Amino acid sequence: MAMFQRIGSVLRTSAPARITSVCGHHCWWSNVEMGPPDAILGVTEAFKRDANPKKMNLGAGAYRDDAGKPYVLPSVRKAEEKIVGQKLDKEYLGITGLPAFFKAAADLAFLPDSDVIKEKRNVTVQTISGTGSLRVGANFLAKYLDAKTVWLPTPSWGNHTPIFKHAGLDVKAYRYYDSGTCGFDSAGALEDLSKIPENNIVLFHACAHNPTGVDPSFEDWQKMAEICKQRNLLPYFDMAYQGFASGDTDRDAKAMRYFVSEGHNILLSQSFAKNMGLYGERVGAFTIVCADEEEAKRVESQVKIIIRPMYSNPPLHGARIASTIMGDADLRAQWLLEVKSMADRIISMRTQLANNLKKEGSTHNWQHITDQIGMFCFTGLKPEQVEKLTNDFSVYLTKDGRISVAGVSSANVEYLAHAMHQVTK
Ligand code: PGU
Repeated sequence: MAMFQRIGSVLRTSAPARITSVCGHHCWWSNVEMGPPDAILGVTEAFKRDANPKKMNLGAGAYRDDAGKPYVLPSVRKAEEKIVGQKLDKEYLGITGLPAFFKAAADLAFLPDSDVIKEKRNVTVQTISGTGSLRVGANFLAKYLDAKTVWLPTPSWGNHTPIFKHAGLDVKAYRYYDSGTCGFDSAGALEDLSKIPENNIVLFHACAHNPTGVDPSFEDWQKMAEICKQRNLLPYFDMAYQGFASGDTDRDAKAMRYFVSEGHNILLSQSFAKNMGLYGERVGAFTIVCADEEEAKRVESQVKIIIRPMYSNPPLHGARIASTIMGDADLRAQWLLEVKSMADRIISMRTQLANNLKKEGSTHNWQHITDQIGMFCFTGLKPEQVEKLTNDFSVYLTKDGRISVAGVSSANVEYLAHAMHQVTK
């Protein structure tokens, strides 16, 4: 019989059994359960395992050219050549990152002659892409805001909930998407927002809402800004697709800038993954708009204290690329044309997909494919149809029926339409 002894309040066997694997190694983690694959990145993993030459990866939002290949923007290539030619050192950046980069990122978001920039009311720091930016924001909110609840649109990007929860915040939901109309649930959203307790945080997708591709109209944005004012809510904008929705970085920032012009001291997370195609370089920025320069200085000192134990300081190379592009008039103009061409190719793929579904003989209403904007199309396919699409046609997408239109090309759009028709007829 095993001998037991109390150590503190824990009951332990006096000689704990040493658990070993079949090959004799100590099993420290026998209590660790197998976790599920990631809802989005797990799709790429499954795609890679498939041997079907016709396979399509429409899971993660990553732009492909019309030959279906990853696309490095020519402006990025040119910036890289310039950087390599300068033979720069590889010293650590400061905690807040590369100044030329985070200044250019703030200017891109707010415009250089905006009140926020002129009055130096923004704290903007370089972050590890959009995800890292959201995480810095979440940790700052958890530490400094009394209300610990973030309200997300339903649905939202799958990583929003864990990012905020891991930082210790509560996550709740407001209505956003109307599956009946495949559009924005204006009445539902406005009603829910007007009931949120004061001082809570509300997350908005600045443009090209992920996963639905449905954005509120400007009138709806105005109403939401007004409700946030009445209810004293703190708006947090996630802007992962500036330029990607319409092809115009100013147009895509319009809603966010409107909130700021209405006096909202917002939080902002920016990503350069999509609009510069810098996915793996992890280039992003986090901003807190403050009441004045003095508040901004205090807030910045605390943002640094949050970042330092997380990753010390951000990586150099991607920030150099982005700041070289934004800081050179010719490269910047070229980049903006390239953003527009990516947005246009996606828009043309939407039209071709809808046309091909018609050609296949589908009688469903696919209007939403062309109405929605940005990288994604929220198809309305049911989970069992998604499963069939993957199992029978090797078309990979997330279970909620979202397809990354950026992964569709002239060569495979007919195949996709055929497969979608087969699983929906
Ligand atoms: N915010 C939103 C709304 C996003 O869609 C994404 C990326 C991010 C932030 C973060 O992107 P970063 O790469 O960290 O800058 N969403 C894509 C990419 C894959 C993923 O889930 O990370 C997607 O497919 O939803």
